[in-house]
Amino acid sequence: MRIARRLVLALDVTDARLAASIAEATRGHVDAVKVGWPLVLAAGLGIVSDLSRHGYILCDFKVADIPNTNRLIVEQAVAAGAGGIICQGFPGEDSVRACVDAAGRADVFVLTEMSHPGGVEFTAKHAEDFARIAMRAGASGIIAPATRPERVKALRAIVGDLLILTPGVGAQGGSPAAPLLAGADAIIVGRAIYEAERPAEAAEGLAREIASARRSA
Ligand code: NUP
Repeated sequence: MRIARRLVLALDVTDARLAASIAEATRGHVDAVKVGWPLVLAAGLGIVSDLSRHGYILCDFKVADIPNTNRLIVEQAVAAGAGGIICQGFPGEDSVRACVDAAGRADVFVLTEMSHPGGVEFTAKHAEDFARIAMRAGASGIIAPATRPERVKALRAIVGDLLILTPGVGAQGGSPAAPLLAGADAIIVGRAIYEAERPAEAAEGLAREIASARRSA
């Protein structure tokens, strides 16, 4: 994934036409569009192919199975046009490695600590381990919580120059600037963009906040 704008759109709408129009309207402001189960279950995997004609698609499938099943899932996502895939770290290094091997030139991002309040119950306790697994397995990056910038900083110390993408900005209470100042490469934003009356303007507003975070860094 090429990071320039430091913003990834989480496109969690369940209507294919709406998804396409929001993706098109915000294209100039984002580095990637993250597509997850809500949209793929509603519209089919073809939506990944359609959207991938216009830019980088990150499939948030939170792949979490035995190595062989992970491989089969990642192969399908990549064949559909995914530029990257998000997997879980808890099934272990062999399962993450299977994702990386199957991904070929596509990126694999390992989820570490989740951004919602429940993320501290279990994922926070093992986030450092998941980050180390990402390093050892040859992943491109990790997902870390924008809602807890101090955790982004701690995880950055482990992953070196791997990419760190951080969801939790806006609807979950995180600020756009804090995770970037803590070492994230980009923020992932869903509802604050796709539920806005004018998604393109919302994305533009975030781009301005990102730019001012960069200036104060
Ligand atoms: O820890 C995580 N938190 C999180 O919100 C890992 C994720 N993959 N996500 C995803 O990021 C979540 O599923 C959603 O697609 C997006 C955040 O959306 P929003 O809270 O900005 O609407």
